Amino acid sequence: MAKALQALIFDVDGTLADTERDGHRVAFNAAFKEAALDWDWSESLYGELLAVTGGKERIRFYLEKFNAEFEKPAQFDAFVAGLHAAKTTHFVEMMRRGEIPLRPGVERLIKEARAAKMRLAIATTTTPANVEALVSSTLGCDAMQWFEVIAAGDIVPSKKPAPDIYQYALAKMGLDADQCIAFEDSLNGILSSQAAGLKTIITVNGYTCNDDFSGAVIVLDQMGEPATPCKVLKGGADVSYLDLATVKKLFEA
Ligand code: XBP
Ligand code: MG
Repeated sequence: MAKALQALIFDVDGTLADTERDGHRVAFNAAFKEAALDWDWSESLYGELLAVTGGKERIRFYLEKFNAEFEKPAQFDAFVAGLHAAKTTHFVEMMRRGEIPLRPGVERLIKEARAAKMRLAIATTTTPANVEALVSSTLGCDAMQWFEVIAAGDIVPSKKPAPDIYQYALAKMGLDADQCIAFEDSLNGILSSQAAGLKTIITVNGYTCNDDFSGAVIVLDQMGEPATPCKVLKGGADVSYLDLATVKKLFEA
């Protein structure tokens, strides 16, 4: 017999909030400027850089693929780590100022799930401080405790698309993949969640709307609200917004 749904596991960037273009990208550029580097990641370049998850990994990828003539300093690892730490400071400040809201339907679904005693977790490649800043500035300062596991950043050696971060969250919760559902927005995200064996609901954003989401339970433009419904981009179900009953139905289908 199929197991009942026990937990919702959320990606952060792109899924809870549209953080990439106006959040992470802007914070990277601020850190570059501060370090007197003339690097400027445009919106379209950033779309290409998103092929690699993780900020430190993304900086290295940029230098390999798009700025190979840059002369690397002797202490290159420390240089990347320093740039990334500065970027995190900028990003955290932006989140604290409330610059990026949650996506439509996210707060409603999380609060409904919590009221129904559904278990909640986060699985993301982003730095833990970023998750804390976004979650507490949007959902309130006690909201980090709503999630029994915050699996984030360098806690696992291999970031998405590797399954490690989801496997880590499942192990911490003591749950099997067939008792949980993941919420993702990107190809690297669904590759990670599916490799961990999780059914996955996709809400796309501007950077990911052309990604290949074969195997997703459903692909939506957003979670939607009763008054502002979502669009179903792929998948048979007739969904106007994601509530817990709909998530359970999609999980069981
Ligand atoms: C998110 C990311 C992150 C952020 C930057 O991917 O790729 O790297 O862009 O975060 P996902 P850090 O949503 O699939 O988890 O700079 O803190 O690494
Ligand atoms: Mg994401």
